[in-house]
Amino acid sequence: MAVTDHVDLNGFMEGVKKRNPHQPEFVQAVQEVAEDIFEFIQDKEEYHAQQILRRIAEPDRVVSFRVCWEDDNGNIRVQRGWRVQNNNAIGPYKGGIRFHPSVNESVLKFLAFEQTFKNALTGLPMGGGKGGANFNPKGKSVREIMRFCQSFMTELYRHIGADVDVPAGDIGVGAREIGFMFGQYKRITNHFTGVLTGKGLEWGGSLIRTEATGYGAVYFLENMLATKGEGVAGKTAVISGSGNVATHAAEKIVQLGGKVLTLSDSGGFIHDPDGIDQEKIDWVKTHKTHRRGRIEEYVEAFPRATFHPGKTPWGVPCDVALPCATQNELLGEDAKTLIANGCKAVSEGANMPTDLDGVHVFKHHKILYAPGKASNAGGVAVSGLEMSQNSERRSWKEEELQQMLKDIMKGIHDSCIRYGDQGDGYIDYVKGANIAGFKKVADAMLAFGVV
Ligand code: NDP
Ligand code: 2IT
Repeated sequence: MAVTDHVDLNGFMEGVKKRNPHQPEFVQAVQEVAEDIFEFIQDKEEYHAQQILRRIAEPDRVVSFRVCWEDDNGNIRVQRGWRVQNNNAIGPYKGGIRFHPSVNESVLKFLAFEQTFKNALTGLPMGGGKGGANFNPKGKSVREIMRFCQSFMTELYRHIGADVDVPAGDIGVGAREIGFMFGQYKRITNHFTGVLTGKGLEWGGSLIRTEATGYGAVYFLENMLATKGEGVAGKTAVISGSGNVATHAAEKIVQLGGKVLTLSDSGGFIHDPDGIDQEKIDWVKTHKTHRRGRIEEYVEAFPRATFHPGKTPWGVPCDVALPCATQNELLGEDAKTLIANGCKAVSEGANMPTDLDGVHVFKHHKILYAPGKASNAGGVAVSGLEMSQNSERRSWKEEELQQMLKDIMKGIHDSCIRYGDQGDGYIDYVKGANIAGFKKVADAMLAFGVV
């Protein structure tokens, strides 16, 4: 085959920026992947000739729609909803739904792009998608949330299906919201299918789905530490966030004998020098998830702790760090501070919590650093297992699922080593995850020809 002309990394990124103006999060996610993929495909002409990365970085489709709902005072409210179906080369689109005022097309495109690689890494047959709305659940009554979810699904239902696209939860969307959306899907279509994951146990949900993302991020951390002959026991951990992922990551750290020093929310972080044990984690779960409270109230319940308004927790000295709140919450300077304070390992529970400068700092210092697409894949992996159980019309036992989650996280770690081992004792997990995820999707795309 004749060698075709192809652009270099800079030329490629110029094109991405030009085609996606005002979408900084999406451009950032593509850049982080492209930095490794260009090196990998240097001598692989077919990936160039078939424009594979260019095609993965162009969503199959972006559906945008109006979501009208009536608040408790009778006012008509109008929100914007989306579903980004990025790539279904290896299975139906799969990925969460986010309800947060910061949601826009750029954020959802970055998340759907990341999800494509993450889902490939799990080894399960799932493509990448993501959806959401710029709806703020904070301060809303349960009835308002229900009406919003129903209205959102009244449009979304026509774009999804158990073999088409299977949404789940993300920021602002937990079991309650999945229930309202599943109820509306069933009401409209009359189909009881595995069209959503993260369902309640009585109506097709899977055991350990709730815990899976946070637990999985700690299993990945354990795998990384094991390469240095170390474990979580006795280590201090700094965690951001106080939602589903953060509280379950904290729980697993405590179960494995580590000490959790911090949690946070959008108002700031709390530092508890005594350690946030299981009883305190349970308090946070009830307070944040069920009462929709603020993390600053932790210091009233546990007065030896301090609250630091408007700040992220990365200045607190620790052995390991788990960013579990949101994108770009850990910047280059924070990465330097963590390393200066002796942090040995970072396992991302959130999606793209570290900005590009931070990623480069971690890589430069060769610390154990796992990008979210590898370390937070436990959630979507158990979603994939929920889909299998729904297809079989069975529920698997907790022990089986716990073991499968551990095995999948170990499998992802092995894939990262396969493509990220630099031969000098350093494993570049970003590179390993990007290449392993890319290769699987790319090879499937090659089989389909130009579509
Ligand atoms: P939750 O809604 O349960 O919790 C989100 C947490 O992050 C809250 O503490 C919230 O604080 C905080 N947060 C959200 N936005 C911001 C912000 N802009 N600045 C500071 N803090 C913020 O969400 P999850 O725990 O499910 O999700 C957390 C992260 O993990 C996200 O990046 C998500 O994409 C990722 N993830 C989630 C998975 C899942 O299974 N749920 C799977 C894989 C990744 P506040 O209450 O103040 O808003
Ligand atoms: O970012 C993620 O992987 C999720 N929010 C979970 C997606 C899923 O389909 O379970």
